[in-house]
Amino acid sequence: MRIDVFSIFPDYLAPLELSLIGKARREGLLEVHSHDLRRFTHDRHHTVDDTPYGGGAGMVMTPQPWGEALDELVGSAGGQLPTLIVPGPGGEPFTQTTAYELAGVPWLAFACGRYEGIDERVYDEARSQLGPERVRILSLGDYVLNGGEVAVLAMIEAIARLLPGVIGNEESLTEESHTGGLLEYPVYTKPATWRGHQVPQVLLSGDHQRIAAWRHDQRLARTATRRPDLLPSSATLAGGGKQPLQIVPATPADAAELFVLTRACWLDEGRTAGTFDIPPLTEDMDAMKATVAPGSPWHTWVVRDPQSGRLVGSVRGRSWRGAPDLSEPLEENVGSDRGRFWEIGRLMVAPDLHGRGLGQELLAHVVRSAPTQATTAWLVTGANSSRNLRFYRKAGFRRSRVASPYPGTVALERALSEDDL
Ligand code: JEB
Repeated sequence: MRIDVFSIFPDYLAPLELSLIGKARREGLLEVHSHDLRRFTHDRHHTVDDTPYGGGAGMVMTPQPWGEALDELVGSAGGQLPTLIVPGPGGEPFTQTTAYELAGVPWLAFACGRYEGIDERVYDEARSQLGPERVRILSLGDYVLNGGEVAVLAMIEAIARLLPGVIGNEESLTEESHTGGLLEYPVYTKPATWRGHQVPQVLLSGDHQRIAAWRHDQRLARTATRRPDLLPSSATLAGGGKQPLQIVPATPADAAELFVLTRACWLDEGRTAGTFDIPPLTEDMDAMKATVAPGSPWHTWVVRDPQSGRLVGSVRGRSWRGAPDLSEPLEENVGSDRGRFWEIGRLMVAPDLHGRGLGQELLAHVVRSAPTQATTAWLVTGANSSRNLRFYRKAGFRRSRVASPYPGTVALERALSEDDL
């Protein structure tokens, strides 16, 4: 991965030479260039700021040096385009999901603002040079920093450690906070007693099942006290005793909400795929109505937040007649509950509820709902959607021999056993 950082304080980025990030750079896994924005000024004082039009407090970064920095950046790599990240207190939240997404991008550039921020036309210019999907305004959290540098350090660290080979312990990546929707359990090391404080007895017991149960309880308890905001959905279902989420068959009355949720959920997917010309985004309302109407080969399920009644997730499945080698067009193979393949589609969770296990529950539900004749669950997902690929892999899906008929996607499958039904 290549990273370019633009700042009026390039020394702020010095820590990127240390520790695991520094090692990754020396090993060539990561290429980081930091640039002094003042290099792109032409006046004697290397001016990068001016007073705001319309009045108001503070100074604003002038567009001129940013424009020239962008030109040089874009001109430096024969047609390749970076994704530009501009940290700002008013950006979209930078989360672990964002980190995973950005870890899949080969070239990132970071623009560190200062003062009250950057002249808005710099964003417009970047969007027109790079394409709007390659300009991301991201916020580290709900507090105010003096500039983008500290945010960039945090973002680069979160992203770089996800690159293959950077942390060297791939396992510790999969078990972390903010991937399972719960906080981590407490950890202890030797000695067993320290200044009178004991390590919990269960951890010394050697009983791995009891240890796992204790750790799970600790995670729930911690999450409930420290981060109750993470709980309202499915994490509480696992053991918190709140209202269960009901996964129910969709009806024609759900069509409009389902239509909106589908678009909301696939916009990011389209961004990753580099095209918005994909069925979930181009299908019209009539097509949506048809799939939830009686007689459709699709069986669709929806889940609503019990408090608000909002539709927050959905999934669907349909059977294929015979063994679909896809020598016939896909639609021709679709039968009514008689096929051996159970095609899973349109698995979606409202973006604000990601990371709580709701997708896993929906997937488990649609797998359980396969007709008894079905031997294989099959689905397609974006070939570059690393988040989706990870999610399905964790659920036991592997690359299918039955190729996906849709460009830019891959087909995954998983054998259905008695236990699933
Ligand atoms: C990032 C920045 C400033 C209004 C007031 C102050 C450039 N989570 C975060 N908090 N603050 C920032 C951030 C992120 N990411 C942040 C870049 C800049 C703050 N300021 C100061 C801007 N607008 C200038």
